[in-house]
Amino acid sequence: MKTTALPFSHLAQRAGRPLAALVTAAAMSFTAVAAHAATEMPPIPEVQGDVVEGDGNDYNLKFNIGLTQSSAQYRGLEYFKKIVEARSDGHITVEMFHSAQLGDDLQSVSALQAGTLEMTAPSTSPMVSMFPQFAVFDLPFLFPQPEDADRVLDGEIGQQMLEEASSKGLVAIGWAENGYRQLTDSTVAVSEPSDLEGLKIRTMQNPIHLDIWRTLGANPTPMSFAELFTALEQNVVDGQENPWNTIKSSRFNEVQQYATETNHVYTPFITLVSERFWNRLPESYQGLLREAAGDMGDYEREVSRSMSDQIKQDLADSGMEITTLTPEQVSVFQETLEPVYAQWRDKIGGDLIDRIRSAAEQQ
Ligand code: KDG
Repeated sequence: MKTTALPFSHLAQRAGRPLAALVTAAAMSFTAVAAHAATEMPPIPEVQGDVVEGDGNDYNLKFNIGLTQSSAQYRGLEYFKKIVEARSDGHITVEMFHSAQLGDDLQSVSALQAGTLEMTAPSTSPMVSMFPQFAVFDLPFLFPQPEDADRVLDGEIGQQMLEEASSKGLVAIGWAENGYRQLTDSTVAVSEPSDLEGLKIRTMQNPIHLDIWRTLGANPTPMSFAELFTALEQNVVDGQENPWNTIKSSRFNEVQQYATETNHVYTPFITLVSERFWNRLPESYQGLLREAAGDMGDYEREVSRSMSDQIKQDLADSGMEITTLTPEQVSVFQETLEPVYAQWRDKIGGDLIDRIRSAAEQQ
């Protein structure tokens, strides 16, 4: 039977993807773009606090992040810039860089240590090789509610961790929210671990995340966030996991058909300053950066939490098939991942895990 060559079929052949897939991708990206515009972010708050006296010198501060300009993280950074420039009466200028323009999380941390970059706010997960205590945050289902994470991060344990992380050429001055992580993939709607069999899942460069997805039956591969979109687009990996805000702001819905609301790990961002830059600042400006980092973290939490449900709806409107797990289905994931706690208890320190769990539970 002679087939009539469909228009554009040569494009499909060149792209090496069947015409149908190309049309679906085009449809997905059209609706994705439409969905992208939808959700309003809470307005950037007014600056709280007085102008801080400095030493009369001017300082330029480059702040680099890995997420895009439409992320909650960047919105928080815009507030940080507003506070620091206003309360230093313009003596400190903040240059904002997004989408890993000046390097991914680990490259940015190295640049702080070298003094070629002043600030960044990576996830704690890729930094576990430098600060093993951060691994506790990668344990699955550690914080049932976001407020539990706030209680720990804003409390004694969080403060102690900032002090411990103020070493190796870094000064840690605050916490912010990456958030609860959700699974996305291009192959199958996942509602139980057995659906993950053989799926290639990208994880952060973190040994616990590798153990989590191996234990669930998937085939995990560690990769920098900066390479993720291309790896998904070229089917190097089948899936990934990130908070709703990141899934949308990084347009993963354009290259992923399915999402499952797993909430399997809560990831914090930690706000870091180059120790070389920090030591050049007068104490008053060091105090100002600490206060601004606190305000940025609180606002960023508000932004990411207030948008989460609407973003889920936008992604569904953009054509993603979203699976919301029943409590019974969530328990299956939790039970399946219990061995990860046993595996990592001694390496992380049972005492720290118990202290965090009890601190998280205190109302
Ligand atoms: O710089 C961006 C990363 O901090 C953040 O997105 C990490 O969640 C992360 C991931 O999946 O790499």
